[in-house]
Amino acid sequence: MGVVNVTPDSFSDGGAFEDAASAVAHGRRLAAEGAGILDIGGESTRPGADPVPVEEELRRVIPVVEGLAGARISIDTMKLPVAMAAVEAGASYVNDVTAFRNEPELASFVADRGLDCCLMHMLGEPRTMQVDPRYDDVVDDVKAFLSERMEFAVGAGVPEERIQLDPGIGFGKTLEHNLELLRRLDELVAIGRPVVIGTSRKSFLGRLTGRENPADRVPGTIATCVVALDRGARIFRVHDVAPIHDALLVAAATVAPWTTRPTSSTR
Ligand code: HH2
Repeated sequence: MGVVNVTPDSFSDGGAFEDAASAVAHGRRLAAEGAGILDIGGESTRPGADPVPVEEELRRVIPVVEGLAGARISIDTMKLPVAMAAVEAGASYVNDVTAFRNEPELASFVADRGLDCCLMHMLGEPRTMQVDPRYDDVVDDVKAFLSERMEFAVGAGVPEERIQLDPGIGFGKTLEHNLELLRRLDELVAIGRPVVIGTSRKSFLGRLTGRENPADRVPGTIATCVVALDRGARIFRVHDVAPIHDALLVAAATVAPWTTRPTSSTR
């Protein structure tokens, strides 16, 4: 899953693809590099971010969804009107970082339109989530939350096969919480739905490596994706598709060979 942020303020690439033409070109590049899904977002969820009004989010994302028609498109939004307009423009997947808590009606919309969705764990909300996050046991708590949100979605009519689950790395989590979730990801995979993992360029990688610039955190991202693959994750939400696609192909050939085919060059 390649990230296409159409925002002025995303934590790692804010402002880089703010106009529709450069965002569309970026999305095409990520698809050519191997992304099977393009995740288009118009509202930053970085710690401390302010909410974006519906009209502004629509203005940012809809031309990009239209421009990328033909690709498999995910809309990264917590707002029903944005999801509705994006689906009208060609999106078929809803990535809601609030797991239908912000707008519960989003679940019925996903059900009615036969869409796929990702339900993510977040403690609190972006403005305050990194202020002293606490859990009894982070993996047990996230697992209980995701199971409950899945029940809610199924209750609203979303077939289980349409649901993917995400522990929400960095969303109300300390460095230790993030590492524990990665280490014990198999316990979330045991819920029985495909697990999405989003570690790409995040600040906990900077804490571990000393890399201040998010763009320098690609090797750290690769390490986490390979570990997550080994623990059973199947969808990797990343900014840097080319290097991570290669790393995952090689890792998958080792730990999950049924998912890969060798390329023609065998040197
Ligand atoms: N992380 C971000 C945004 N959306 N969605 C899912 N399912 N999982 C994630 O881990 C996730 C997500 C944050 O990354 P980014 O979009 O690059 O930054 P920002 O929120 O600042 O735009």
